[in-house]
Amino acid sequence: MQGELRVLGACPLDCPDTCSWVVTVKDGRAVGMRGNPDHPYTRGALCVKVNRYLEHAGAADRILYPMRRVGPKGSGRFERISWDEALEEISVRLRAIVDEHGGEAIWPYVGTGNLGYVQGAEGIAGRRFWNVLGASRHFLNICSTAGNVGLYHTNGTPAGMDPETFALSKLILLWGTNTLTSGHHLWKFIQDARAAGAYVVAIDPIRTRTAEQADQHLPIRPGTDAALALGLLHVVLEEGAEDRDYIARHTENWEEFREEILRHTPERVAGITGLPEADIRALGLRLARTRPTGIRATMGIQRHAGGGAALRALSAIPGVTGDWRHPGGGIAYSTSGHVNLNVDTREDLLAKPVRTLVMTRLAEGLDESVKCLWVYMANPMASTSDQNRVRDRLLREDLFTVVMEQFATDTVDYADIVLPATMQIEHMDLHAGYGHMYLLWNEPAVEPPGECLSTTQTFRRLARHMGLTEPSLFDSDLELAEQLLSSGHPSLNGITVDRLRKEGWVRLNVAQPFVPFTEGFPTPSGRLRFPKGPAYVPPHTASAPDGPYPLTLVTPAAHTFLNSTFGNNPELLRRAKGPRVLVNPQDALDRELTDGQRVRVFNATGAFEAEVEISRKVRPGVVASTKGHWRKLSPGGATVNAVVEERDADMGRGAVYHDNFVEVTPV
Ligand SMILES: Nc1nc2c(c(=O)[nH]1)N[C@H]1C(S)=C(S)[C@@H](COP(=O)(O)OP(=O)(O)OC[C@H]3O[C@@H](n4cnc5c(=O)[nH]c(N)nc54)[C@H](O)[C@@H]3O)O[C@H]1N2
Ligand SMILES: Nc1nc2c(c(=O)[nH]1)N[C@H]1C(S)=C(S)[C@@H](COP(=O)(O)OP(=O)(O)OC[C@H]3O[C@@H](n4cnc5c(=O)[nH]c(N)nc54)[C@H](O)[C@@H]3O)O[C@H]1N2
Ligand code: SF4
Ligand SMILES: [Mo]
Repeated sequence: MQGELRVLGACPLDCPDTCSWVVTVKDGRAVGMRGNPDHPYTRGALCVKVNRYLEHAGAADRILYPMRRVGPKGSGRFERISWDEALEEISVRLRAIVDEHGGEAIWPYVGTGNLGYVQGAEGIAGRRFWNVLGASRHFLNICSTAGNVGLYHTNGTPAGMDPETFALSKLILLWGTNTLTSGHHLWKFIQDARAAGAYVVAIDPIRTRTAEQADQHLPIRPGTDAALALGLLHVVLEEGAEDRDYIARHTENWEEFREEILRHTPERVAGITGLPEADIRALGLRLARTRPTGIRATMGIQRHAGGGAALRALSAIPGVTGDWRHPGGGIAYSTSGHVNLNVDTREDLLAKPVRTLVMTRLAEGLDESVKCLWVYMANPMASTSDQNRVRDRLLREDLFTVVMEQFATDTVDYADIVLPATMQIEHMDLHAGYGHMYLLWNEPAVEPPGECLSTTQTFRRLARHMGLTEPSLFDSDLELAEQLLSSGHPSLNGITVDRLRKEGWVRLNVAQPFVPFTEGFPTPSGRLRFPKGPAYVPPHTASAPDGPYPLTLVTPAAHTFLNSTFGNNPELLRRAKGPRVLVNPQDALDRELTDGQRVRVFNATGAFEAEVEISRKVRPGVVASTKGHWRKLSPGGATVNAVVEERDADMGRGAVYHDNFVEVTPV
């Protein structure tokens, strides 16, 4: 490659914005990367994290070669080996495991480090290979499943508003979402709405940077959002502002749900949510009088025992107000459900049905029946609940652990074999956003460094080395992309690989502005289903406030990391200022804590250390510490997930990262 060229790509990270980027390549080296100014959602900007992507890709601690463990498990000591040696050792071990214990003894543990449809989690890259071996299935439920199921109950799909239509909303509820940190491109559309007179309310137990910028912040008690939804609707009914025509024509179960709303007076809801009754009434009045109202909720709000019920209740609101009639009305959680790519993992290759292992139950699931853990696009030692128990399981001598990685993460330390993985500028992929309505193409910009291989190349080589003959295991990346686009769904009409490669991104074939559900809901009756039974399911932390661990810990997204990705980037690590825990002045006083002090945050499950920040940003009784730090880079060698219990939410077996009791004490 001579001279300078511009290569279009897409951000692969687990973020709703899936940005379009432009890489400048000079003499075969990537010398610049910026947000694509032509992309309607990216609008020329990346983010504080990905602005450092090229620096990260060229970092001295990139893993460049296959490695074999030489020290004891967990020591992180490895020797370099060749790809042939690695493939040979893996082949022998996998064959022996399949022969002796059956394919289900293999757990292919896929994370969200890459959301590509070819290389990453969205297409479950590698699954065809696992199906040939008969490996266990992996339920990727760590992020969004409780909310997905809650929304499904109401609307028949987790999909909802096109986030671009928030520009047309007159009332915007940022409900359990930290827009300016976890998907900031939406903010431009919110600013457009504001310029046209919209009012913006943030509902969050923490006064986040998003809450700071909103017109109003309601510091709700964690896990009580469904109750707030009912209280707001109570005021809507008092005002007679329900859309009776919409309810009659497009919904079901209204009479039962109406009774449930009437049981939730603002006074009662104030007691549950910890919000002043007057604030609930005032927001209820606004909701009653403002069309269209757009609700933005993302995944944070559902990391609770009642997380599914929360989304089920929130999504009932536009059914009562009739907001789905209008562009800018409704609820937006994820747009994934609007993406109708043909993900073909070839389930027919499985010789017999296999069990499913659950991602959020790694410690529990890693029992004697699992003989091989194969981790890719994931860093469970940092990201998954009950960290200490996960570590104990990873220390098992009879567990063969393979990790495909870019960096020597906490999880890599426990591997038997490490395989070097490409980064996004080095491989080809097809992406869709979960916070917008576009498909994006990622063209490789540079050659991989060292001996890094993409996910698909790794599995193709391994299949060949093992002598597997199933032809679909050897499909090229371009063939895989063509298969993905072949679903025949009208939203993909006219979208081809050639066009994507030429244009870089294409909007799905849907109207602009896109208003979903105008033709009815994807439920059996075609109607929105109001919740049956109790609409509010209390959080775990509503249960025993006077126990030995009286504080509720919330562990949200860090501004400078993407989950644990970038947790080793020196500059981003410096900006994060180490693990910190926000404590309300009242709670600090009760414990005689001083600002900046090193504290231990603990419960019966485990403990981590952090620097205390005494702040009114958290309500009394709530403490907060962000996710994403690495164990081995943290004081005390543990992170927030040492105190997060392995416990399920009410729906979809979702995780409960924001619903744990702790106590805080000086170190
Ligand atoms: N910078 C950055 N961006 C990210 C990520 C990251 O790690 N860093 N992670 C990415 C991923 S994987 C995801 S899934 C998304 C998640 O993005 P978000 O949905 O924004 O996830 P969180 O930060 O967990 O939670 C959002 C907000 O919800 C609040 N919250 C917690 N519990 C409750 C509750 O019970 N009720 C209400 N009303 N609010 C509550 C938290 O205080 C937090 O401010 O972001 C993605 N973007
Ligand atoms: N306490 C707490 N914990 C949480 C959360 C929370 O809110 N609070 N949120 C949860 C959520 S929403 C999520 S989605 C999970 C995410 O948890 P994980 O899925 O474990 O994601 P990451 O921690 O980002 O780790 C991803 C790893 O994949 C690697 N990677 C990236 N691209 C590739 C690739 O193409 N190939 C290979 N082989 N590797 C690649 C990166 O280097 C990185 O180490 O964390 C969860 N953990
Ligand atoms: S992490 Fe999100 S905001 Fe940052 S570049 Fe990627 S998609 Fe864009
Ligand atoms: Mo996530």
